[in-house]
Amino acid sequence: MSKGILVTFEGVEGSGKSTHCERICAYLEKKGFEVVHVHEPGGTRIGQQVRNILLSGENEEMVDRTELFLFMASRSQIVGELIRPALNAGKVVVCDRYIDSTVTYQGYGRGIDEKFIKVLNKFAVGEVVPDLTIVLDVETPIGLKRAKKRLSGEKPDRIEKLKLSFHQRIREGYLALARAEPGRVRIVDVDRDIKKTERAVKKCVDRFLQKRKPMKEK
Ligand code: Z5A
Repeated sequence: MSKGILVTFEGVEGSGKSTHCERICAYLEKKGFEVVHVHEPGGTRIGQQVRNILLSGENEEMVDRTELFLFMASRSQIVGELIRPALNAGKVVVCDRYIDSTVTYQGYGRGIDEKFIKVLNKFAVGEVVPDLTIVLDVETPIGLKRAKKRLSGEKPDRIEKLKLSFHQRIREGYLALARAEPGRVRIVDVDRDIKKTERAVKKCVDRFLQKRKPMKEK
């Protein structure tokens, strides 16, 4: 049984996951927790190579099932190499995207059977499921606009290039997940004011920590 806590951040492109993962890590460290911040796909040497294959604009011919297995490959590596050991050592792991990204992108987005994705997720991560998942919810066009702005001149990757309707299905997928698992999946509305979103994320994490029994601190 793991002694740590796994918190995952999810949302459409440009919803602010990277920004708010960083801020919540700093907040938790200040509170005395040992925190490990990782992101998917990638996060390990092998995972980074898989990420490059997955996102490269040169790999347009990739079929949906190949994409699905590559995300799973990157995931099982990061779980085995980083996440499980950190949880076993009693740390808080904050992960930018995890199992729910595959349900939304490859399930709601690409149309692959959700039940099959969940079976593969279980195979890839075993017992390492999130204790808390924060979905940063923003209207899809706003998120995409922010992501585009951040790219400033860089070419969009293979998945960023997909049509607005694809990204809209992802948002619907996250909202459906939150309805299905309200105990684990919490929606935080992304406000135009970053500070306001930050406060809402902290409140969500604090509530979770209060309900949970005390864990090892630094
Ligand atoms: N993918 C998949 O298909 N299946 C899977 O199983 C997994 C992933 C794990 C990974 O891309 C791609 O892989 C992703 C899903 C797919 N593709 N898409 N689309 P990635 O890792 O390169 O990027 P990302 O995960 O999509 O995130 P991102 O584009 O880096 O965005 P973000 O992290 O959510 O946002 P951000 O960089 O923190 O913020 C964006 C900008 O908005 C930035 O300038 C901020 O200052 C600004 N911002 C943030 N918060 C606010 C608020 N509250 N107000 C205003 N502005 C804000």
